[in-house]
Order: sequence, then C-alpha cells, then structure tokens
Amino acid sequence: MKSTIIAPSTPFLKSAMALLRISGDKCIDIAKDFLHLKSPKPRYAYHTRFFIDNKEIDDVIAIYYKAPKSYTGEDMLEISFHGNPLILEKAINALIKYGCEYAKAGEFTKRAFLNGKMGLEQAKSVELIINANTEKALENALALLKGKFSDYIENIRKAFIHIIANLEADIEFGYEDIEPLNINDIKYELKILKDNLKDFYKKLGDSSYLYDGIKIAIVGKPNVGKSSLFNELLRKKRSIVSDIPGTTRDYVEDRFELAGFPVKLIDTAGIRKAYDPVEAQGIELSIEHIKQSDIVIFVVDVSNSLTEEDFYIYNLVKSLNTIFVLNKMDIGINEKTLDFFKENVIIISVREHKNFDILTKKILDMLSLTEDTIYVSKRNKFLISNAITALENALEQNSMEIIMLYIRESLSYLEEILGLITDENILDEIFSTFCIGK
Ligand SMILES: Nc1nc2c(ncn2[C@@H]2O[C@H](COP(=O)(O)OP(=O)(O)OP(=O)(O)O)[C@@H](O)[C@H]2O)c(=O)[nH]1
Ligand SMILES: [Mg+2]
Repeated sequence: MKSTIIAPSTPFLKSAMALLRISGDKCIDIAKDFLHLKSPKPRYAYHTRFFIDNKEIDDVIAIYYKAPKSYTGEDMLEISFHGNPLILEKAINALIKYGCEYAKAGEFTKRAFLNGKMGLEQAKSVELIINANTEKALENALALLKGKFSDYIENIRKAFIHIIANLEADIEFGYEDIEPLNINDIKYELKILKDNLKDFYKKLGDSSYLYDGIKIAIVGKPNVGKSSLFNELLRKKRSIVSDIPGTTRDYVEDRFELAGFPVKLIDTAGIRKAYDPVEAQGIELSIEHIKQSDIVIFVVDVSNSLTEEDFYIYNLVKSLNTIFVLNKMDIGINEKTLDFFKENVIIISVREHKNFDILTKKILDMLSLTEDTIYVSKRNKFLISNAITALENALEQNSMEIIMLYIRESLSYLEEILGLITDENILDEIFSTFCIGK
C-alpha cells in the first residue's frame, strides 16, 4: 500500500488561512478520527473541527476528494485551518504519529502524473506557474498546463504509430495477398511529418530566458557610456557616471523587465591596461561576465576613432552573441569607426535617449524571442531535434526494416518528452525542484 502523504500547501506564516493537503488511503480514516466525519460526501465543504485525541484544536473547512477524481488521483483531503503555524504544526505532528508521511517536494504532482491525471509536460508546468515572475512567463506556463506543447507532440506520436502499424503489417504479411506498401508512399508521409516537426521546432524558445531571465553584460573600454546606458535601460541612477575614465571598478548588476522577460543586466569596469591592482581585478571580472552572458552589449564611442583597447575587446566578443552599440552619436559620427563595424551596429545616444527601441528589439531578435514562441526546456528542445534527425536518417534509407528502426528511434524521443518512457531517477529529479505541498 502506498503511503499517505501530508504537507501544507500554503507558506508556514501567520495568515488568514492555512491549507493542509493529504493524499492516500488513510484519508477516510483521518476524516473519521480527526474531523469526526463518518462518511464524508466527496467534493463537499464541511465546516467542522479538527480534533487530536478528541481535543478540539481548530475550527476548519474540510473537503474530501474520492479517488480517482482528485488532483493526485488518490483519495485526498484538503483542510483549511486558521493561519497560525502553531496549529498547523500540531495537526501535522499528530497525523505523522497516525502513520502519514511528510510529502517530498513535488510529490503530490508526481503522484498525479503517475496516476495518469496529467502528462509529464503538464506536471512540470505546475512548477513554472508557481515560479513565474512576469506576466508573460505565467501565460506560457498556463498554456503548457493546458497542453499547448504536449498535445502537439501527442498528435505527432499518433501519426507515427499509424505509420508503424502499416509498416509492421507489411513486413509481417507482405508475402500474402495484401497489396505491398510502396516505399515512396511511406517516405512521403514521413517527409510531411518531418517538415511539420521542423516548423514546430522553429517556434520553440528556451524557457530559461523566460523563467531564469536573460543575462546581459555591458562591456567596452572606459568612458564610452556603459554605466550611462545601464542606468538608462534600468530607468534609474544605479551606477555611477562620470567623465573620469575608470569610474566603474567593480561590476554592478540589477534586474529589469524587457517585453515580459526578466533581464539581469550587468555594468562592468571599462577594459584597459590597468596599473592599479583593484582596477585590474574589476577588469578580470568584466571578462568573466563576457563569457557567462547570453548577450554582450559592446559599447564604443562613435564620435571618436577606435583605439587599441576597442580592438582588443572586439576580438574578445566578436564570435559571441554580441550587439555592437555605437554611443554618443549626438556629438558626432567618426566615419572610420562606423566603417569598421559596417551595417551590423546600432547607433545610439544615451544622452538624447536615441534608438533604444531598436536596441531592445535587437535583444529579443538575437535570442529568437517572438510573439508566438512556445517556451520549453532545453531538454525538450534537444529531444525534438533528435527526433527530427532520426526522421531525416529514415528518409535516406531504402529498406523498410531500417526505415522502421529510425522511426522507432524518433518516436522514442517524443515518448520521452511525454513521460511515457522515464525511469524513477529522472522523475525524482524533475519533481524535486517543486515546492513542498504541490
Ligand atoms: N555626449 C554624450 N555623452 C555621453 C553619452 N553617454 C555617456 N556620456 C558621457 O560619457 C561620460 C562617461 O560615461 P560613463 O557612463 O560613466 O562611462 P563608462 O563607460 O561607464 O566609463 P567607466 O566606468 O569609466 O568604464 C560621462 O560624462 C557621460 O555623461 C552620450 O550619449 N552622449
Ligand atoms: Mg562605468
């Protein structure tokens, strides 16, 4: 028999109410012994009391959900107490003494998945809903919960299974009086599937940008206006600006929201040959941030000629996800400086707030973050790209048996996404990032 798990679903703080969730076979006995409800009607809110050894500890609202019609698919009880952690602690201790177990992080949702109440993708989106920090992140998580991503994968899986069934019939009974399958017909169907999957893949974005945020570092030589740009993007005076080169010596970081994406913006020390050891350490950190960022904004003073320092930094950043920003256009444009970068630049003036709309659009374009992007995990993107490659391999073959092998391989990646092939370790890892009580 599976254990009966309990956990508070609300934070352990003083509040108006606190919700205790219980899932497992003991629910009916708990209702009888702790709530004095003999045979509770499912989905009915009972105003009753919680008793420990027949001593009343709180006035509560209790709802009983009968398996399988509950969140986890098991018998469940949800009890609303008054929001004092002392009361909740008493109740939890008594229930643990009674034989319940304190739930692990994500265990309710894991049980929901194992009992077929939701697919793996939907189960994971529950965590995203709880952790979303922006409106856009929440919207994406809700769409995933409704199956926007998994329904599509499920349909492709059905198409695969249909093809496999036909192929199997052909391989098994091919010599009897059934019309043999034409390999080109199979390939035609596979090609449609592959193109379809490829188009879908293009719509997928990396969910870490939406949930963890985009990390952007502003770099350049001293005095080009990095801190000014940093403050302007944040719309507050966070970093010190002055006309003395070497003003920023340590890095400064802050967050802001860009088109619904949380952004971690980092202002760095101007990179140059430093004689001062403190400044040198700051410069080392600047270089470190260049390596760790999703996007680097390389700032140059467009009113002046480029110097050795500019070229040095250019070489550090040219092969990365870099946006070349030429600042101080209000003073003038040095043609040679402009020519060096050619078209691939954004010319701005922080002082006059010029061309910031172009800069922000460029950030989103660079990471392919469009309006209809569906944000999924790196792992899922990777599995879909594997599924596409296996289909491409299938299309190059001329033997039905080998084509079949590749189709099965491709299908296995999609089934991994849907959680149809998973081992306990993977599941534990996925659900361990959840909060307790969910
Ligand atoms: N004319 C003009 N001046 C600017 C512009 N942006 C910044 N400045 C000025 O350039 C000087 C340097 O600006 P900062 O933002 O401190 O430059 P920085 O790149 O952070 O410099 P360090 O911290 O020393 O590396 C300040 O006097 C700013 O007012 C601009 O768009 N136009
Ligand atoms: Mg600065």
